[in-house]
Amino acid sequence: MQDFKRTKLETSYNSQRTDDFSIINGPTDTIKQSDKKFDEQASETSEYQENKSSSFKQPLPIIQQNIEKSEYESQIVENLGDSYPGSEIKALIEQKKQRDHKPIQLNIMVVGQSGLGKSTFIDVLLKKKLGTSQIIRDSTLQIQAIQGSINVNDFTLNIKFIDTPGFRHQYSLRQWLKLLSRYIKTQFNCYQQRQNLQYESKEKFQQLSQQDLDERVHVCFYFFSGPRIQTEDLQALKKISALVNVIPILAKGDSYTKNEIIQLKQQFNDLINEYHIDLFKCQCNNNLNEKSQFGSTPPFVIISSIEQFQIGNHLVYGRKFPWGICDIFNPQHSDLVILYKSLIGHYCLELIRLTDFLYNNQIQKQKQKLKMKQQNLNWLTNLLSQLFNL
Ligand SMILES: Nc1nc2c(ncn2[C@@H]2O[C@H](COP(=O)(O)OP(=O)(O)OP(=O)(O)O)[C@@H](O)[C@H]2O)c(=O)[nH]1
Ligand SMILES: [Mg+2]
Repeated sequence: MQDFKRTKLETSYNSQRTDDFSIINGPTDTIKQSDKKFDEQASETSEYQENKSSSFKQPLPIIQQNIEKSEYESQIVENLGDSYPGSEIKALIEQKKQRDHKPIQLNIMVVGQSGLGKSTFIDVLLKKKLGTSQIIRDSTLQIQAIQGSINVNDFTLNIKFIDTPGFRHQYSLRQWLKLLSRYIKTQFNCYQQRQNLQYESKEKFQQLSQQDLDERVHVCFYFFSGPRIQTEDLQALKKISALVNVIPILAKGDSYTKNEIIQLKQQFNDLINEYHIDLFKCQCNNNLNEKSQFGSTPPFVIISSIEQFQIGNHLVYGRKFPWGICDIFNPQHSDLVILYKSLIGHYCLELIRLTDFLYNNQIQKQKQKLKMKQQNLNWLTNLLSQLFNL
């Protein structure tokens, strides 16, 4: 209270002292006491009154006391009148933790020709990795989403699989691409609407900004097959990769020899470069110590199955052949584990980050389109009104 009555000059004097005292690195209480004592002594002398302005330029009588660390800390605790750190800091730390532990939402879409094992791929991952009960489906007729989640301590990863019908049987490539683009754009629009809605009022912002909902497609697994890379696949990849992140999958890996797989992967990558198809760059500074047995990744060679077989003491998901059983989670047999580990451990956040870019791109394009439409409409209105006046 005493400090508030000080004159401007005294305040600057005080602040000078505070600066100097910071050198002491001692307890605040000691500083205050010495400060007060100094003030009392000084105010008794007339020079102090007369030479206030010059006195703060003088070296200050710093009272240095050696205080044991524990004694110093206990004084602080006493002064705060609370435990240390205070309950308010604990509450802040807790809030920060909660924000940092916001669930991550990853939306994965699987696309490609009909019958390549897209739904089976989702089923097995849901069952094996996300503990969701298996969903048995026939050929997929419409787009459907299935949600699973991984919870470890305070951390939650929500994975939404978006299963789509394949092209060839029910849909021509053109119809199919239209269906997919419409879905992806609708998800962007839903996201945009909520983004806009949250800025309508403070209340909505508080409500919505914390939910961290995200329905955008973060990655699209494009399933293709051999024995050659088909033009339809290249056309589809070109179109889809302009809208979302794409990771290519060589499906039904059990249908090829190791050499065929290596050649197919090579052929695929050559064509992707030739046609400037912009797929997701699957780089990872990989400490998983796992490398594909089948040449470069991407594309990842995948075998899917929901059937389980006994191998020794283990039950494995696999496919049975007269010459043996392939274990789909064995890196010697397929890239499924490498894909899954890289996806979660390395690509996940980058995919979400890149989705922001693709989303903004799309929104800008839509705005531009709308502007052009409006300009054309204005031009037509002007023309009609001129004709009418004539
Ligand atoms: N050999 C082999 N067969 C597979 C594999 N994955 C799935 N299949 C089989 O292929 C058939 C079609 O599988 P689905 O998962 O329904 O294929 P899909 O791509 O979802 O098909 P649509 O929904 O029609 O587009 C089923 O009989 C599966 O058991 C695989 O990796 N290897
Ligand atoms: Mg399906």
